[in-house]
Amino acid sequence: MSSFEVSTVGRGSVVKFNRLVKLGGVFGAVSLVLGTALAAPAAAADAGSGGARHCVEVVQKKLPGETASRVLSRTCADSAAKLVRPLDDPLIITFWEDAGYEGDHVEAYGDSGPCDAAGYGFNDMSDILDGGTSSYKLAGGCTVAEYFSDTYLEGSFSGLIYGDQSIVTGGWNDNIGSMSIHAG
Ligand SMILES: [Ca+2]
Repeated sequence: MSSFEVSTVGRGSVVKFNRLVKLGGVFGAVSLVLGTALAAPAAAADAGSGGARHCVEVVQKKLPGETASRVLSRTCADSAAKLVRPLDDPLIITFWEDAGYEGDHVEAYGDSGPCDAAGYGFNDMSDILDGGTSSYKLAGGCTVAEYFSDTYLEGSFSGLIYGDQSIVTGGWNDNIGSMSIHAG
């Protein structure tokens, strides 16, 4: 399941714990248990990876009249080696948080097959990487990208950007609002 659902469950648990603390009035004992329970998973997630996040997204091709692809699934791990990748869907693009294909990364796979002239779209790049996209590699028949300053492929437009980008230039570094990729 997606990390979003996992984190929602986590928040729900914290709320319940807080209510228990208020109802029970045993602040010391319950807080101690709660503190231990919350600290353990955080330490495990950071171990050996520097806390980096790596994710796999499976996306649908843009439907007629839609600006962006629907995200069918998103799973994340604290290291690239732990990621589970789809067997049947082609890789279409890999985004990195840092220049030079470094740092946290997200691999996007196309549920609808390789890129064609319509291609795939990402309607809110802030959902892709917290630190903003600074480099990317195209794959799966996708050869050209278009950046937009706003979400849903609106705002100012980059023009056609061909090929992999080891650093996103032209003022777009960490600053792409939404993005379309397709066959050139
Ligand atoms: Ca960045």
